[in-house]
Amino acid sequence: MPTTPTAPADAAPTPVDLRAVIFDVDGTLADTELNGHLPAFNQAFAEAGLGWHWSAPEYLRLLAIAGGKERMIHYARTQHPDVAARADFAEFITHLHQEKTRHYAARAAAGATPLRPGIRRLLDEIADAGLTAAIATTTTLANVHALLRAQLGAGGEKRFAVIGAGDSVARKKPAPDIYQWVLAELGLSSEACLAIEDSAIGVAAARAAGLPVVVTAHAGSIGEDFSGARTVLDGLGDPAPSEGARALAGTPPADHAVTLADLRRWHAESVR
Ligand code: XBP
Ligand code: MG
Repeated sequence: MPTTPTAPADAAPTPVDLRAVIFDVDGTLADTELNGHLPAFNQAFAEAGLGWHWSAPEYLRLLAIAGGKERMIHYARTQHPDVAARADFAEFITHLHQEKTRHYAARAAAGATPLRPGIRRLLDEIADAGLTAAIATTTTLANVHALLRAQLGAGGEKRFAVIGAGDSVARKKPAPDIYQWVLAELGLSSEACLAIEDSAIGVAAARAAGLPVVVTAHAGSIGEDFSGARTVLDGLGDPAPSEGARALAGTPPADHAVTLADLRRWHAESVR
């Protein structure tokens, strides 16, 4: 019986071999929204004497708007037009966001936003296999640095070959800009990469950039429209302590927790 020829181990990667995994940050690398961003927003609002306070359900609704500045502008315009009418509104929001970012970074540095199960292990598997890890996020670059330093140590950022964040592009998710920026920096085609996302607007951005996408949903995003994703999981899972990864749509991982082999398989299924 003819056997399928397997490429010798040192064979050059083919155009569709998986070369890089591009991670979203908020909700994917770590549960940062309710543990980090929301309390930071509310602290900045209180210090500014605004009388604004976002509850968790309200904040989860506001996440449909990508970007902290954009979210506050939307909230002011729809809920507090008197504030939106201020002559210095743009500077006011910029300053409020800088204060919010300072509070977020302090919370991240204090360990309030741990990595989701399986992230550390998967980063090791990606590095051991000689593949590349990168980041494509809407959040501010300073927040990414604070999170990675707190959770991965001083050289944490170096685990990612490219970090695309916040205002490095004109349009935020669901526009594809941040993913296109990261692909250009990596010098790779979308077919050679796989994105990992947690939200509908994140999946839309990655798909618009032509990327195959795997979703790791969480309590705040389960039920969103993940059309176009290869598979939707409730997390990556970890062998120890035993935390399985359940498929909510699409194909499950081969075993208990998601491995690089699973990512390669979902990528291959997406690009063939
Ligand atoms: C999610 C976002 C971010 C954060 C707030 O980013 O929409 O705006 O909620 O961060 P991701 P900033 O793409 O990683 O899911 O206040 O820094 O914008
Ligand atoms: Mg996200």
